[in-house]
Amino acid sequence: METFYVTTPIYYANSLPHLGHLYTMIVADTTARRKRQQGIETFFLTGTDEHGINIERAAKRAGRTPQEQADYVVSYYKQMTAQFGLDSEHGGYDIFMRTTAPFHYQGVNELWRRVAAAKTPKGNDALFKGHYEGWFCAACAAYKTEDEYVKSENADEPPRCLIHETPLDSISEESYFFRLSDYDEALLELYDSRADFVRPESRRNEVASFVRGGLQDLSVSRLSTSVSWGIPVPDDPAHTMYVWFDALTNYITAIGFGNEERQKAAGFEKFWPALHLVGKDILRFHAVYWPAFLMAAGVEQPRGIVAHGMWLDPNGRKMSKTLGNTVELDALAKHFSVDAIRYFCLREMVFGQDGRFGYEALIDRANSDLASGLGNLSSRTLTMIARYCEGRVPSGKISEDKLLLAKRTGVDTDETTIAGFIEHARDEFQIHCDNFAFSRALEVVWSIIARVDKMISDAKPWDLAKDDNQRQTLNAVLYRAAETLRWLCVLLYPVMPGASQNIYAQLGLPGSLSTIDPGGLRWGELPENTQVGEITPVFPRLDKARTMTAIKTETEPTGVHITEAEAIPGAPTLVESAPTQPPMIHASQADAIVGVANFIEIGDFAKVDLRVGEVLTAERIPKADKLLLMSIDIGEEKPRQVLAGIAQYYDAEKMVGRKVVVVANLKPRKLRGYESQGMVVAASYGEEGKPVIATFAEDVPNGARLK
Ligand code: ME8
Repeated sequence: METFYVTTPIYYANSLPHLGHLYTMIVADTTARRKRQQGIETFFLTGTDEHGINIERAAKRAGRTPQEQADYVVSYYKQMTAQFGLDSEHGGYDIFMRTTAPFHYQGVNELWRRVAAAKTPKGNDALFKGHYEGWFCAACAAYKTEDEYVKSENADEPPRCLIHETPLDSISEESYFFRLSDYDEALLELYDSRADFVRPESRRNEVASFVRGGLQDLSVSRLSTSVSWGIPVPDDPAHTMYVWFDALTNYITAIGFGNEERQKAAGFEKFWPALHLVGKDILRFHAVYWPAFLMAAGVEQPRGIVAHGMWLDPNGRKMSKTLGNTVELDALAKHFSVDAIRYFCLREMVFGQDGRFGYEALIDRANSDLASGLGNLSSRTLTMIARYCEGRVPSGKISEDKLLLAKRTGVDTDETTIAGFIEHARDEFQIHCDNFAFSRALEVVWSIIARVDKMISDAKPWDLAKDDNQRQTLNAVLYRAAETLRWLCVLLYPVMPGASQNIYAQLGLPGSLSTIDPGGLRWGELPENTQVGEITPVFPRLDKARTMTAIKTETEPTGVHITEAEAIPGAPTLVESAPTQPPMIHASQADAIVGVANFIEIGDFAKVDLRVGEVLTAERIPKADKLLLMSIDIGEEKPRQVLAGIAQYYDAEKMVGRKVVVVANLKPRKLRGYESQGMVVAASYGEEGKPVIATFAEDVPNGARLK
């Protein structure tokens, strides 16, 4: 039997879950449910990362032992998964993995021993003892290079992490090192040979360019006098393992690597390799370090690594517990159904891109797409079947002459057209979901809803019902609507399990949607005469003003809620980053130059290689309010990575798909640790120099030159 293994990151047990964590869980849960529907034996892992200085410190602040701290946070994660229907009882995860589980210790020891005995592809020892000197961010659990921190103005103060804005720890101690620098070629070969190893493609390019930039050996242990809350290094208890070595290994220990009993219960042989779903914030650990550890240990590589974007707060900053700008799960759960939240997360966030969270947008989607869209289609269809057909699904058969008659009045009840449309939409939906393009997949489903809504509105069943002669047409319209609903339930089950199952039952259909493969749907298999069930509203309409007021009063004045475990005493307030020179041409500057230098020759202008580009991805970068990081297709084999100082005026999401003008032969430069391989051209005006991006009124292919 085919198997599938999907994982979320295991979350730090230093603070409580928020929308970001919930989002990854929803994506993983949806993916697992789709696989299960297809009859694939699926294993879904989530859990907590419980070791390290981060947890040790959170425990100390809260007056707990590290284990108590981990247990405390786990209780909240368990509550979240139960509340949002993501636990095993609701058909969600199969294991809630904890890195303090004894079988995990055994498995990690086994991996360490294998790495310690291994030679690198370049023939050196994979593990060696040395001395580490440098900066470490406890919140990232990562060593930081110069382009990953901001130096403090006061020389006595440590630099601050660019992501968390918290002070870094200075480390100077003996350490075991993993010889990562010897794995560059092997990793690049892996990315080349397996195009889908890191997805989306833009992330793969990012990872490959990081590796091409040169890898440094990685410190993989701390002295146990510095970090005691960790797994001791085998045969050298003076050291504890680097928490990422321990944490990443959970993906294999969970299914029995290094532990016979666990192997029998879950099945390493059966389920490995896994597909790792992660936020882009931890892609490097998964796509560079983890594959290198596995190469050293001689373990098969993961099936792939899929990275999603970040939820941002309304000001465009990454939502995080350290910044204290998270969306509270209690407020979400109180005002919105689980299905509405799931739908919103998958529909609103363009997968791979960052997305801003807003309660208003959530209410709007819940009202328009769910209450007025799917909910209304369901209730009007079922109510009409109850009213006009004594609650039984009528026959969908319609004679040629009635069909023609209906067509002449603008009503398309032709079965083959509808069946063709819906089958095609189903196939597209599947492809988009396979590519994690949930937003597009759901757009496709809503095009089905629009189509059937139109058929009903054109046909006016309430008029047809008045004329006996129109009985067949009435029946045909209602059958098609009901059959469409059946398909919608099957397709939408992984996204909205509760609501879909509810509509399915109201349609009078027995059994669970969890095992119905959308690929096996055949038009017309909804049995005639099915007795519809009790009709109840599935998506209640929300009063926007009232809901917003309630949310505002329940959350703190700023809309920010910091829980006990999240509050970090002494955490810095946001420090504005020094303005970065935006890599753009401003028309006003160009004018000034013309004024000074007078005319240029055409040959001078020809030196500037201006090309038409299309923005493929765009996102803000941490701690740089003005910068957008974009990948732009300018007709070359690989998209260009370009930074532009437009983030204050252009939303990242809205840039995607836009045609822009790119200076293609500008010498690449590094900004905030990212290489900018071109410039986006914009006009600028006003005192603030507001940028307005140059674009085209007509269609033009990517790569076309401007001359
Ligand atoms: O990194 N938007 O744990 P963590 C979207 N323990 N997703 C978000 C998010 C946001 N604003 N904030 C968090 C760790 N996430 C390590 C992982 S794995 C072997 C070890 C989600 O608690 C997203 O999946 O900081 C991100 O990658 C993860 O939570 C980070 O969780």
